[in-house]
Amino acid sequence: MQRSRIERMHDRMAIKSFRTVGFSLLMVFMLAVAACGGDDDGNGNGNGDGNGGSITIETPGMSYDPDEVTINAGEDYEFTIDNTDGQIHTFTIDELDVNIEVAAGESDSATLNVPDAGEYTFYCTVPGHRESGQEGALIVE
Ligand SMILES: [Cu+2]
Repeated sequence: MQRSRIERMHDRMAIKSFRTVGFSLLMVFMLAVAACGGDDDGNGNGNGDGNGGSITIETPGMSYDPDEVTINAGEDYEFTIDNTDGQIHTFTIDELDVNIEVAAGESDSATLNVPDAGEYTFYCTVPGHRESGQEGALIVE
């Protein structure tokens, strides 16, 4: 009896860690940026079940990493902007009415669902940043 309880706890822990990878990339990235061995880091295509997954974009300076992201039209994606820089940055897409402002050293997330395929430009609205090259492409297929 005690044994099965322990086994159940193991199962729950395993499930919880999968959920952590899937739904809370932010925590994973903050706690284990280098050590994270997850198989789904959310930088690519969706998993095809209607939920596109998670995408994390870092702002290490006057840039985005990655600076090109491809998603599927009509699917939900959780975008996390991880500002690893020492100053404020934004993740802004005018056509989609997206404007995520992230303080230095912080992260913020938003769910994005783009109905129409196309190429959209994301950029930082802080004066001088876009001019210094802080922009990228969101490709919706
Ligand atoms: Cu910026």
